[in-house]
Amino acid sequence: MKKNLLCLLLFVCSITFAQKNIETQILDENWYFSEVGTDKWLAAKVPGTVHQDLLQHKLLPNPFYGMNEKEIQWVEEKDWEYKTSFTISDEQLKRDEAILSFEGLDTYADVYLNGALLFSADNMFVGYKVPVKDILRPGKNRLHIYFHSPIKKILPQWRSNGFNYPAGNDHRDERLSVFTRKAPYSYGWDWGIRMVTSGVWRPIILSFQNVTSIEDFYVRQLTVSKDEANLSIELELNRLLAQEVEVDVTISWSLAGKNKQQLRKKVQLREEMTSFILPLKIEMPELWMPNGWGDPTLYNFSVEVKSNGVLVAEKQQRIGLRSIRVVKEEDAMGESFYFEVNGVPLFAKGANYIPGDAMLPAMTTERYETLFKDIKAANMNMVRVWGGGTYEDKRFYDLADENGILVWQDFMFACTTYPSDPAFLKRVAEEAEYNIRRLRNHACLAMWCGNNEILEGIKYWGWKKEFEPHVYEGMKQGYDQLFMELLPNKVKEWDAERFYMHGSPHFANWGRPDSWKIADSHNWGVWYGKKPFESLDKEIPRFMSEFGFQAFPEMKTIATFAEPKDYQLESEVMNAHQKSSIGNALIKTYMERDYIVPEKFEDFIYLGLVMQGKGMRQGFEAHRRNRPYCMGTLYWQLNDSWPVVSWSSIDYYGNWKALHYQAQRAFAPILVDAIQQGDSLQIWILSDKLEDMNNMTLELNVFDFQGKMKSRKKIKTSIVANTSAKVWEENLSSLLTSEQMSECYLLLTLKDHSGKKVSEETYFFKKPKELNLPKANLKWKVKTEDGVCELTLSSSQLAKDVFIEIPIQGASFSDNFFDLLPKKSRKITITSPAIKKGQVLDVKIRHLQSIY
Ligand code: BMA
Repeated sequence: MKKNLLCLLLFVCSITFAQKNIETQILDENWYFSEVGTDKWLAAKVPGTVHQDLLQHKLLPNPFYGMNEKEIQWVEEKDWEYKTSFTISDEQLKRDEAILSFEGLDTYADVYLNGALLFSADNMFVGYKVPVKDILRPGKNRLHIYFHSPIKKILPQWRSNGFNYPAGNDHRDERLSVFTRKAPYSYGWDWGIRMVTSGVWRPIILSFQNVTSIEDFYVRQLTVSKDEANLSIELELNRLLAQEVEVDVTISWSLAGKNKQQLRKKVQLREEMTSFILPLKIEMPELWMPNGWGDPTLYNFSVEVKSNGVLVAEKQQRIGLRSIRVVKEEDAMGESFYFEVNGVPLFAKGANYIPGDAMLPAMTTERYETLFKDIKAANMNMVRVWGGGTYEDKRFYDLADENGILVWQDFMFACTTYPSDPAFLKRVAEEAEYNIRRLRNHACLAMWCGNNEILEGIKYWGWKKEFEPHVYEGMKQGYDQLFMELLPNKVKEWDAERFYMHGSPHFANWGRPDSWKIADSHNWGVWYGKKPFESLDKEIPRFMSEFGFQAFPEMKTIATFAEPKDYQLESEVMNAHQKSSIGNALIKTYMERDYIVPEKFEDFIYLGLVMQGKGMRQGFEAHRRNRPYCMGTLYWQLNDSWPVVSWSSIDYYGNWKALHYQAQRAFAPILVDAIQQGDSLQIWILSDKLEDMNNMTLELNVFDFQGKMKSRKKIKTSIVANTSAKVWEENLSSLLTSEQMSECYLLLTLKDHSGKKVSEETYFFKKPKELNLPKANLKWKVKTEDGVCELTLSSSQLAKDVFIEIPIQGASFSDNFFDLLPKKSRKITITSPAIKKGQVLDVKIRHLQSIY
């Protein structure tokens, strides 16, 4: 028996050796952490943060609950230690090299291995790689990391600086965040809890290798068209032996494992680091297409390095072949800004993404997957990774590649000026190089942007008055050094084919009418400017990269941080979960304009969600209607990092707010869209399809709220691919009388040549508070199976803005926040692993009239 086992082991080992000469080990076990000075060691989870570990041991209260944010602030003032031990065999130590990779340390960390100081980290956004063969020992090895408090570390620097940076989102009197290369949002934001974390936030990997390791495998796309892709394969090999050596390099590429093709080359590794380039042409490539335009095809590229016939190193990349051009050119109307993908102008539809959690390592693969399911389901084709968070995880970009979602990538600078001393610039240079090289293979990566709203701040946020002239001048010079020189030079050096823009909005002529004519804009007239939602119809930018309106999350999310006694707009707990300077009262102000403001808190929450969705949709439609003048709409903001009142369309627990459903509808590939202009009504068809559509039928049916038809029209129409066009305009009186306007709705139905419905929308002629909504007697039936609940709803009268609530976090609804038309039943499917067969679900349904 023993002998057999031994044979088996030998066999397994020989297989791994013959096929793989590389062995990797993730160091994620046996970790302990301790507050420096206490020498009390407790089990820790790596990757993780000290906050997560303290929570695990119940040494912190739930930071998201009530006013607990205050109770957790002490953590940032402390130093923390992490340690682990692991075992190494004699065999492993016979390899040519052992490399220890730290993919992310947050942030000021001294790293010791067996008593040797390996390095001191000072930037959360870079990884560190260290050869450690000479330090490792057979048997037990000890890894020890000392995290300095990012507060204590920086206070002396802050004191010597002489002024407080204008980092208004940093929720501490001494604004320290700007000095540290660490996710800015963790110091607080206007939707964010302050949680200044420390810890090993990305994995630590130990690998044993022979002969050489592949440092970089870059598939550079020089030109790509449907006829051919001209690529350059750029490799960097690290020699692990003392002497020169010759290796065989094989590059392979294939589509879904089929038609594998190869390129081979013998390479002499003379230097410690050897770089070389192999040109490669692929005829008639299958192109990667953004969501809505086709499949996001990914090729499998791999590189294998052999030494004397033995595989010593290998790496894979999934590469989408496509061309992306950002067209930012002066034109008769100002300056354009749009993305041309595979030679075709793309109307960008999407949102701004903030970090998915206040504790970054809490983002699981499953949560990333759900996020991208939600992005895709809302018919988006772009997300902006905004500059106050992090350069995202590999899983994020992989999912964007797989789902055809373009990524607008900011560098991590937002809403304040930053230092520009040599030590700081050096860190930024390393960070830029590291992240550009890490991300440049991704098909999804559409552009780099230097920062968020810093130039706007310098020009318009009153800093000129606030700071002494030499400080203010220094800020402007620092801006140029960082965003006009350092970062664009790094992009040129490492990712020359990708577009770089120094900041967003590009031309910060905020508040002046001509700013809309130039490149991308952030429009905060709605919300900060208190302008009505209708202003979005008029203030049309060339590309809207931010605009937003807040809503509370739904009640079941509020219930995770508040008690019924806190259910008041301005209670302490509600205000602790509202970080915007103008806060909850503004939601009410807007509500008074268009709705009858309900008394009950729960109804107010519901109505706020409806209002956010409808208001934002006004913008989406206006932007799409105005193409090609306007070529994109990215709203603020997609998600939340904790349960909070914010501009998001998806709450922290994954519940879609009404806004997400409205984005889904407004971003549909084909949308029929109505707008009143004075006394007339215009009907538009908005198409992002790449094919023309002819012989279409548009039906305009006016019904009263009881479902009785009042008038009807039918027209033949067609639409040219990838355009928006007005297809009908008539005086409103041709459809209904002015008295009927508060009692009727228009049902717009667009059918293709075969009679198939391609778009159906309801349109109301009056503000919600001016509609005479009937008392709808809504009925519903519920059927539950494991994982699914089917709800059938019907009403003899119109029920507007129907919201179905169930007490299960993150359940996904086939639709919600919709108008239930009179005498038309609807089936809604709700899915969640938490739903069980036969379960009696507590279903609550609200609609607009039900809260009057
Ligand atoms: C935008 C963003 C964020 C902020 C949001 C809401 O401009 O860039 O800084 O959270 O405004 O105020």
